[in-house]
Amino acid sequence: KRLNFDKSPATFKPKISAASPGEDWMVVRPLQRSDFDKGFLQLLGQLTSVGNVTRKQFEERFTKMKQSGGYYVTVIEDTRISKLIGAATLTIEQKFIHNCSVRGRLEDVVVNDTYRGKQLGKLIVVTVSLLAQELGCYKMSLDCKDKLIKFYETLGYKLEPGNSNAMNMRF
Ligand code: 16G
Repeated sequence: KRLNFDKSPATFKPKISAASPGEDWMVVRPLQRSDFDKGFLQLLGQLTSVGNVTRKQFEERFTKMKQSGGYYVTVIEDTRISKLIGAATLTIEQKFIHNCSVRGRLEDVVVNDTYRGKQLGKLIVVTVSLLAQELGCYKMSLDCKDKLIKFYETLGYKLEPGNSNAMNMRF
């Protein structure tokens, strides 16, 4: 299903935020090149197939994303053990429509399953969604499994009647 985010910060105030994530050992920040050594790819492996990505491949992809712009890979680190425990990516699509606006997509949201119950999913999704709004996106969209619809709805995403079907062509 596809959901869109349309809460404004004025009406939507999460108790936790990137600036004060709730625990002093937690940091929310952009992905860094050195995060290869902090378990970033292992974390993504909890979402889907990652494959055998080497350090060189990771660094080249990191550089490409930086150079092309429009990729905001955001992570949560447990600084006590120097490991990443959550991640979400905002990608920005350039548009002609809506006065040459931009559209945000929420991608690759994952939280280490041993950190359940700390609202880290909420923390990372809200952070990235507000970033999309700050960057001028006219909407932010995501695709998710049916069982996650309720979770995203609590964070301000909506199924749009007649307009909420995700379709894929797999290669
Ligand atoms: C989910 C993710 C999507 C990710 C995909 C990977 C969110 C909101 N959605 O749909 O971003 O790329 O899973 O699954 O995180 P796949 O390997 O089957 O494409």
